[in-house]
Amino acid sequence: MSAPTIDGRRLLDRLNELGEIGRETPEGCTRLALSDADMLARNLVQSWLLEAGASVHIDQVGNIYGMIAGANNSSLIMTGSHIDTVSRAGKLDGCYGVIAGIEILQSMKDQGLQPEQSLVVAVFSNEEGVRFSPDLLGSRVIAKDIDLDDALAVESRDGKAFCSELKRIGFAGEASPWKFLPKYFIELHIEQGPVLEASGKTIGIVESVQGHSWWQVSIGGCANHAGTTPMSLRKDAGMAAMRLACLLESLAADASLPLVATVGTFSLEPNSINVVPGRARFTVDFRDTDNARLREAEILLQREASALEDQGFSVQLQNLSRAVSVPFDLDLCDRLESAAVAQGASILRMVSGASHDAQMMAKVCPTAMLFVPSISGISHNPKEKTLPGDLVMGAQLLTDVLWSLANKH
Ligand code: HGY
Ligand code: MN
Ligand code: MN
Repeated sequence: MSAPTIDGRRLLDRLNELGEIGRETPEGCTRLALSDADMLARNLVQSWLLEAGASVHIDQVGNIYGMIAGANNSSLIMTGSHIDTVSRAGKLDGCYGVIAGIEILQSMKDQGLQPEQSLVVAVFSNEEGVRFSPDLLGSRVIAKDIDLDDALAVESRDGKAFCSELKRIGFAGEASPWKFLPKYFIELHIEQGPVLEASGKTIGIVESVQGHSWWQVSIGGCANHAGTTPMSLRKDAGMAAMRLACLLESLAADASLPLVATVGTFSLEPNSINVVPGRARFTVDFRDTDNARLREAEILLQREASALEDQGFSVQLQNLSRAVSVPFDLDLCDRLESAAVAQGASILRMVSGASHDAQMMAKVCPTAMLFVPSISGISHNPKEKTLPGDLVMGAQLLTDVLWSLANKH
């Protein structure tokens, strides 16, 4: 039996429809985890899973699963991604992998096809980690990278507990996070970077994901009068934070190393034009393919923090997230490559610069990822775009591979 043929138009229309939820005209869409917008998106995706004839299950950390039972149902193949976003996001990050998975189930139903093994589409909770840290929370629980109770107790930036927000939006499920342990997991995603487009290839076969480490830095100085306080007598928390942020950026600026560092949030107190800041808070996002170098960056941050304390500042460092660099299953990568070549795609074996739920699922079963190119490498930005033909081709490739795995004898 050959794989179902997906309906590319329906795929693209659904990506647009989902992308309208949480839209902040004209600045992209914002669907932070467990927000009202995330709730609306979850309800819509759940309705599409039901329309595709899937049985829908919600687990205790809010992961959503749509399952089509296989004829012999002895094992299951899983695909999936996330639908929560960063602030002012585009329409494709995460959503593409989820909508493509649903399209596979819908196409099987439309064409009267049932696989040998069960197929499951997963929608993982809080992949982005913008409102609740750590990121990848739903897949971390499955991978036992964090205890379920600890995940449910995580408090958001706005002071809400994960478990109470799950209840509030109606996604505090009863199913065990370990109800659907797959034989294989494949995630389809946009690259979110410039590599594929620059290579001229159309499909990325992702062999590994780089590691990341997130930190909240809080520096206490002494609020004081901007006019009367001589520079030599200041404990300016703002300047101390800016110098440290620039030092971290210069550490990563060494182009010979893959290390990247981002200060994505920055706030001063009391945040008044004529007051020397008494407190500064900022976050750092380190990424590197090499776990030892990632650890060196963390140690440098800790060393700079204690140097500030020697100068009379108070410094608190809080690790918000850490995920080591993860290799994917090379046999599965080879399988993806041959399916892509058979489909006439040009392929590039590559590393993912972005993190994904697949890096947690790789602890559970043989896992790999497929990328399609991001135009100008832009992502986490309303301008995030991929050619429609590439989106459809990637989804059909995922269909072909999942179908062959689900009917493998
Ligand atoms: O931050 C990331 O790499 C992903 O988008 N969550
Ligand atoms: Mn993202
Ligand atoms: Mn993503």
